[in-house]
Amino acid sequence: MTEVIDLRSDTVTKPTAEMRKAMAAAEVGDDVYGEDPTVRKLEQIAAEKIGKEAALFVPSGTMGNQVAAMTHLQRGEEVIVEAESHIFYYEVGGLALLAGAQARTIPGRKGFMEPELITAAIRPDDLHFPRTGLLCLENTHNRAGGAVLTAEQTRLMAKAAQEQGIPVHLDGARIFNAAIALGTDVRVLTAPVDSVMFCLSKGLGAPVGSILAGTNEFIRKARKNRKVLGGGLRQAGILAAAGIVALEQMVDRLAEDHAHARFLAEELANIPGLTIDPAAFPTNILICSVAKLGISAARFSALLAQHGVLANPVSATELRFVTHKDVTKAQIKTAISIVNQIVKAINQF
Ligand code: TLP
Repeated sequence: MTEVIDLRSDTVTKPTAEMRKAMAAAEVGDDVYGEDPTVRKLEQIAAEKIGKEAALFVPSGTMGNQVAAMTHLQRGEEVIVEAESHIFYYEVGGLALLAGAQARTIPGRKGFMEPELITAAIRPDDLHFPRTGLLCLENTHNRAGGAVLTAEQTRLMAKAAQEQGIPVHLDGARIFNAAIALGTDVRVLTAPVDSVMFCLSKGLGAPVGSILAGTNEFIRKARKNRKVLGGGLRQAGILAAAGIVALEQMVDRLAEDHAHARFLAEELANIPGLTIDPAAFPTNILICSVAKLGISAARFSALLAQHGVLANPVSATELRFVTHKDVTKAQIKTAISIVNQIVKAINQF
């Protein structure tokens, strides 16, 4: 059987042996009653690590973002989002469906929205206009190829909203990747925002779960919104136990995923017919164009899959490769030689 090298996403990572041990041994209780000691412990550790007063364990990043939107926004308000952001692009229209909000997209460059554009998008008080109720940021930025926002960029964007009394939510699904890439404490990156969501799954390797963090008051309201979405879990300590291991043991090793991504990008850049600028991808997500080969990204992805390499198309001509703890350097080398083989075959026609 061909070995499968799964570069579709860091969401495919499996729990470590340590996680499974911690899950099996976890002390549990009914978390809807606030009685699960392991969930409580995770929420405390997470709040401390991310630099906010309180934290809430949620089943997924999507739920974390949507609970944040529901908690910050009133129905009929407008939320400013970057045009390619996950919360707008990949969350099934949840902003409209769940928060009852209208999304106002503004363009970004690698996830950074010019503060003047944010200011200009904020609605003045007028009978005709919705009220602007929230600004959302994303770090690292998924569709921008794992692009990193610095603390200063975050501060500048947040300030544009906050100086007009508008709160700021950060989709920090991969915020620890950003912190590792910048060599900074993650709290520096989250300090400017009012709420932040980050994932324990993805690069950190937990099987399930994300964290939403903010003030005590915000999290108290968010807990109720999590409940209405069906996210009030019972003996969730089984899952939270893996999250604790993720936070305590899996953050620093993200550097290895970044090094693997860099290596992969440099090798792909040497293959004629592929277009990728290795310097543009500082973390674990790469975007590579196959346009020059005259083949669609979907077709290229299907050819790769026939050889056991999985990578998702993200546009008509671009593929995304994501490195993570469950792909080794040797597997990356194998993936590169398979890509080479496929490109050579296409170039022969
Ligand atoms: N991203 C997934 C897909 O949904 C595209 C992936 O494979 O990258 N924010 C960001 C920035 C994300 O990248 C994701 C997941 C989420 C939120 C949602 O997290 P989950 O999958 O836990 O709901």
